[in-house]
Amino acid sequence: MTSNPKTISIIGLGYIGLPTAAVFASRNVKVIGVDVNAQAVDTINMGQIHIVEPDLDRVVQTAVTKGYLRATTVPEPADAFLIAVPTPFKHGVTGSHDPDLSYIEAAAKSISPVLSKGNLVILESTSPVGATDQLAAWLAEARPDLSFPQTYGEDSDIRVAYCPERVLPGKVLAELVANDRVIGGMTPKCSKAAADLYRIFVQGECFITNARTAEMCKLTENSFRDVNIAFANELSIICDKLNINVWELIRLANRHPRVNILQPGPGVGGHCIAVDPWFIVSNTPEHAKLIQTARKVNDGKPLWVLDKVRDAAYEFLGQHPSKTASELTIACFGLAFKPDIDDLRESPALEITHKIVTSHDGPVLIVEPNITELPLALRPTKAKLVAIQDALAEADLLVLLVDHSQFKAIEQRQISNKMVVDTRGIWSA
Ligand code: SAJ
Repeated sequence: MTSNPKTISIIGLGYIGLPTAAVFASRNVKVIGVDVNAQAVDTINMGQIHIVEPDLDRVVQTAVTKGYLRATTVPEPADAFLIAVPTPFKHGVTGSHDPDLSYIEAAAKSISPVLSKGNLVILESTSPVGATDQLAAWLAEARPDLSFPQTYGEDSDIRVAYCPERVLPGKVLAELVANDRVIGGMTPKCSKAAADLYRIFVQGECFITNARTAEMCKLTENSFRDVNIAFANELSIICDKLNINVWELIRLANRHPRVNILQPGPGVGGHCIAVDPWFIVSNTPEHAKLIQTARKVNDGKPLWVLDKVRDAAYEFLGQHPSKTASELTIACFGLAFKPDIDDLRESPALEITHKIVTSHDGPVLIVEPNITELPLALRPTKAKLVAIQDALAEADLLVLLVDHSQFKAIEQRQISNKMVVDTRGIWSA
């Protein structure tokens, strides 16, 4: 591939693929987006988007209108292919934390008929170590007429690399451009071709390594965060037992020049940090002890929060002997997996709220300023989506689950006569 590809094809137009496609297109590169979801393809071709990400609608609309971005369900020939499909846990195996590479395999099979000599294939999906070799093997199996780096090294017809994304949901467009990138080619020439491609829009540095190190680097980044959040979550449980305010404790400890503790919460949500560490555990279960324990600490936090809600409800009823549980109104503040977004995927706040709604006899009010209707899981229940002021007026017990900016603005006097379970430390810090 030349250092200036004429056409880039992005396979998978989700939270990473679509912004990446749009940013390449905004640099006047012809981009063909491919997705199995025909509805998403139609939406994009109309210049609209099917996911929520600030400013993405504008960038996609401009790219489509100017003719640089087009979506399709069937791959077409291109100079470079960038695969950004999901890597969930294996389905059908209860409690399995093993990665499911079937979407990568399907992507490999779908592009193989249109591959040609000189093409570059990049895997961006978060993947276990060894996935890029596996991708190259699937491609080679489908196209025995072409040569690949695993057997032909630098002389191969096709270049293959692993280049993980590391953008923060909510800031994807800015971070895509500004963040440094790790480029893991199967050979140095593969790395160079991939780095040249990303330099079309990346203003951060491109660091070159091999594919396995790049795969592990992505998993390491999210495991680092998960382990550090687990430390904060464990501290919050210990402090609760010892009657110490964990938020004050962390603030004070962080005044040490080499201490930087993260914030406890109701658990770890989203589809990255709660998933990726398991890919390390799944590769090396005997050795990934700390990483595995951190996952369990964070996954256990919602149950601990539910115990706290139960305790608070009993305490309230003890203080109001004339009331029964069915007369106790609980308000849950926040459903999203983190502040100031509307993304409810793998959200501990949603999990906790759902369990409160199904176990509590009385009314449950939900405040989530970033959505207009309750998610499917809560729709058949008695839960009601209400405004902040209504929840503050009607509820006896407030459960703060997400540190949305609207909740931070609530004044102490508005909650002073309420029973409060604050999992984010914004009302009790
Ligand atoms: N959380 C805490 N306490 C904290 C920080 C976060 O409880 O101090 C919780 C959040 O509430 C949320 C979860 O952790 O439930 C994850 O949120 P996050 O903001 O830490 O991360 P994500 O999942 O939105 O994005 C992460 C980022 N990875 C790192 O920061 C190492 C991002 O850069 C990655 O690109 C992204 O995962 C991904 O796609 O892998």
